Amino acid sequence: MNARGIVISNTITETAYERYLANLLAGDRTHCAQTVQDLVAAGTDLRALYVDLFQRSLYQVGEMWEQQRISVACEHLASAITEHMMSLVQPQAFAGRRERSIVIACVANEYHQLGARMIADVCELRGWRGYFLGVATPLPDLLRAIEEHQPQVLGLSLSIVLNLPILLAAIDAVTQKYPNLPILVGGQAFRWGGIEALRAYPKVCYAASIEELEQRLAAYEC
Ligand code: B12
Repeated sequence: MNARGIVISNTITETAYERYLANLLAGDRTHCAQTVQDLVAAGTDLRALYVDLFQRSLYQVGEMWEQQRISVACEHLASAITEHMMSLVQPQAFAGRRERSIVIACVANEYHQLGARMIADVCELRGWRGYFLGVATPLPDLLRAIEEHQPQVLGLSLSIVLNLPILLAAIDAVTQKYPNLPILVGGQAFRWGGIEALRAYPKVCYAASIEELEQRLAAYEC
């Protein structure tokens, strides 16, 4: 149960998922919103919405796009609708108190921001202030944001495996300036390798999922 006594469900039925996906592919924002609102009203946990509805459907969109079964326009529309859906459920995420802070960014040349935004929202849910910088943050601006917000943790997102050298350069620069700042790294680029490269950095941790992120945050909270 949540603080308002609403039963929290972690299950999104296949029927709800299939209905949502069909509307997403049709570009039907209104009916996507209807499914999301029904699930929120049924007490569905934000993490389940993010992973089992939004992430799952976007991965499906990605596969269809790769196989040229849908157009780039259809994928862009699905991304835009998902961003809108995330804004619809956001008040749930921002209701909690915030004691610690995390800066979350996509490194330069990285234009996939939905996963990183989800991470920022989950941090908010846990009582952290999540400073989400959005896509493609140039390194000097990332360093400036750390200086300005003085976070307890930095989160970096990587979706494109070819951007790994950019991520490593960012980690080098941040580690040099802030040797004690823990850095959490995630994103689907690591499905194609690259985790070994992170082992050289004692302050860097890779988290593969929202569950692993929360385990890491719990450790930082101690
Ligand atoms: C939407 C999309 C885009 C949009 C992004 C729009 C936006 N507003 O974000 C746009 C059009 C910009 C785009 C562009 C490109 N894309 Co694209 N895109 C996608 C798509 C369909 C969905 C991405 C998404 O939002 N997924 C849902 C989120 C929630 O999942 P996620 O990112 O994995 O995040 C989760 C975890 O990874 C983790 N996580 C993420 N970040 C972090 C950070 C931290 C700190 C932690 C702890 C955890 C964490 O937590 C999240 C929640 O569980 C994917 C398909 C897919 N499989 O995802 C392709 C995909 C990522 N794209 C791909 C490609 C190839 C491209 C382009 C190169 C295409 C092109 N030829 O131009 C460009 C590259 C642009 C660039 N330089 O970044 C490939 C990547 C393949 C690879 N080997 O690297 C994919 C996998 C598609 C495919 N099947 O081939 N894309």
